Amino acid sequence: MISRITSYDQYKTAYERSLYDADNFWAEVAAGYHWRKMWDRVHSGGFEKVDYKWFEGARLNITVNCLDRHLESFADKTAIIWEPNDPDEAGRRLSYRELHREVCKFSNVLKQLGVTKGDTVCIYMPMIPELAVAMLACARVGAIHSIVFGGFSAQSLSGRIQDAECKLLITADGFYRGDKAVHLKNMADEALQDCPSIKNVIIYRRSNAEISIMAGRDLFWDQLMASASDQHEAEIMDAEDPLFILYTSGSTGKPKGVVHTTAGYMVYVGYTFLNVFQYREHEVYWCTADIGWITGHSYVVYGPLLNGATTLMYEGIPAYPDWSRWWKIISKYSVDIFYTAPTAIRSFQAQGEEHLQGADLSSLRLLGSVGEPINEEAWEWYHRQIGKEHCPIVDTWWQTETGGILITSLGGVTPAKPSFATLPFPGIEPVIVDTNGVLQNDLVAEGNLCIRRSWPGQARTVYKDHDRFIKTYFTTYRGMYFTGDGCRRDDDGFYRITGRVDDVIKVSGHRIGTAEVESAINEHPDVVESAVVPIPHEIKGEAIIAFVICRGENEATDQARAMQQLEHEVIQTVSKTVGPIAKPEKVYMVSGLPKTRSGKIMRRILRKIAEGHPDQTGDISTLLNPEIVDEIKRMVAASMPAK
Ligand code: 7RM
Repeated sequence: MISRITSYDQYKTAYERSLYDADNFWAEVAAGYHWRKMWDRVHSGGFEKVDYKWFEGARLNITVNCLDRHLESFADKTAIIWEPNDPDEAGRRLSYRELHREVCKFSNVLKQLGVTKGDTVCIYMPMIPELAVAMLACARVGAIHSIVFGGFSAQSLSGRIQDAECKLLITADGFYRGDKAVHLKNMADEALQDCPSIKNVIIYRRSNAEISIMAGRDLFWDQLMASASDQHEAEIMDAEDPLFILYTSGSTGKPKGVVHTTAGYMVYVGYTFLNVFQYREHEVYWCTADIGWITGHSYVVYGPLLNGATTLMYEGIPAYPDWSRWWKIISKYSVDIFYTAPTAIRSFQAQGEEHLQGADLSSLRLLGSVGEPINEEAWEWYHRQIGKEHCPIVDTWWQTETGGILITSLGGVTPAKPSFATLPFPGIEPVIVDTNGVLQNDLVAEGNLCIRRSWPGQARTVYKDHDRFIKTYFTTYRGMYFTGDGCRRDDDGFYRITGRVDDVIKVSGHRIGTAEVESAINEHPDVVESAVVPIPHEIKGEAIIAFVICRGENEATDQARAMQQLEHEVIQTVSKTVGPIAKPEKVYMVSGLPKTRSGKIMRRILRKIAEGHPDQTGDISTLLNPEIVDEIKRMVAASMPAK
């Protein structure tokens, strides 16, 4: 059994001990799991050489901990509750026994197709139980899964498959998101045109849409499963063997393939799940994130299953068929713990309270928030309307790279405060630095958030590019992991995360890099150069604004229409290249972009103007082209609604 912290005092003791007696602290936590062989060393290495390791020498399989281990005591307990997109379609429940059986069978399918330890497998699927089965089966045979969110474009999928040199793609024919059909297999086919590493494609029939099949390459899930044995002995892995790759956007270049390894990730994610949500044996837990993001990996699948919890997966969107859907799901399954993103909370808030009428939310015990800063109004609304003022809220701050939650309250156990993530989880040593890397040691402080020591769930590298890993996270401030976030610490010592200080944008909680969007825009044949900045958005948290320089003059008579057409095309290009989630909210056609004498685009200036603060651009006299700033200011002002 994994251990639980049940009082504020206990948290304080655990936290202290996690720092001064770290190895013993983590050894005790780790003892709650199943190991084939125990570790030789709890922790070694560090941030100087970026060579940290956890539980070195240990041997295990994470799926034995997620599944086999629970069969003795509660094989018939529901592991996964699945709610389909269409409310009239029957849902599904998989017990631990059934999930174990499906995973064993699919592991044999993988084995039969020649997938072995260390191979990379891409998964591009809707939110259906088979997605969890596929990822767990990969982990069971020792293959590294790389899950690509179903909302990413064919081109994004292709880039990720190529980078990880995946051998197999697991996908579905298609599915419905609300009333919109998503043609996954068509997108996969398009992506696979330049993915020579892919030997086979496994297709799960979900929508029964007509799809094209490449003989010899494409295989059907149901046919493969029909003849597969349900007996499978898990491959025993080394503690530091990679478990998965997950691509995430940064400030520059293409998305990075962040690598998480087996033992440390398991120990950390299982332990945080239990303690942050204070999970109790018979509770139903629902995290609304898609498994294609880290929140889904850690807190839809691995964290809950490691604790023998019942985890709910919903295939659809919040407003389908209408805004009452989520509340109906909570009533239908008597959900106890509900974990979602501020952007969703604000959308519901904007709808008025009608959708809540008649919803029975009395089963709820605890609420969680993740993905972006939660503003006070949204926190209060969540607390009052959903939590009926009695459910604690955990505001959980973490990242793809951190594997699990780092700064949070423990639900109902440690204090909460609206818009504050509050205190570090045991083992986490946050520090605040100024832009020169000087530690801000006063209790009340503001600056950039770094973490001073490694924790078990930390990402180990960028797939096949350790130098990029070091450069991105460990060179800005020596000896520290730089999170990319800004933060404040108040007189209670509580942390409030204020948002990214780099060129990463969180649109509706989805992480998008400016560089990615810009390079997509630049693919349009009429575009010469572009710059993308975030602006605050009432619902989405942040929205993307693009400034674009286009080739040639348009017909003077019809310039406005030509511009509109071009704006539309630019937005479509982004949608096609990255995915619909990265679409700019607004595109400004400009004749130049503010640049320094060395040619660097001054996004900071564009951001101020786009945010509606043209008077805050600072000194622009040293720019290469200061005159462009006025042009841009006029253009943005003209398009803004009068105050
Ligand atoms: C889990 C996830 C990471 C970035 C991170 C922050 C922002 C996440 C919170 C938050 C304020 C929170 N992973 N972020 N959680 N900001 N409060 N509770 O979102 O890799 O996709 O994004 O998300 O900026 O750096 S992620």
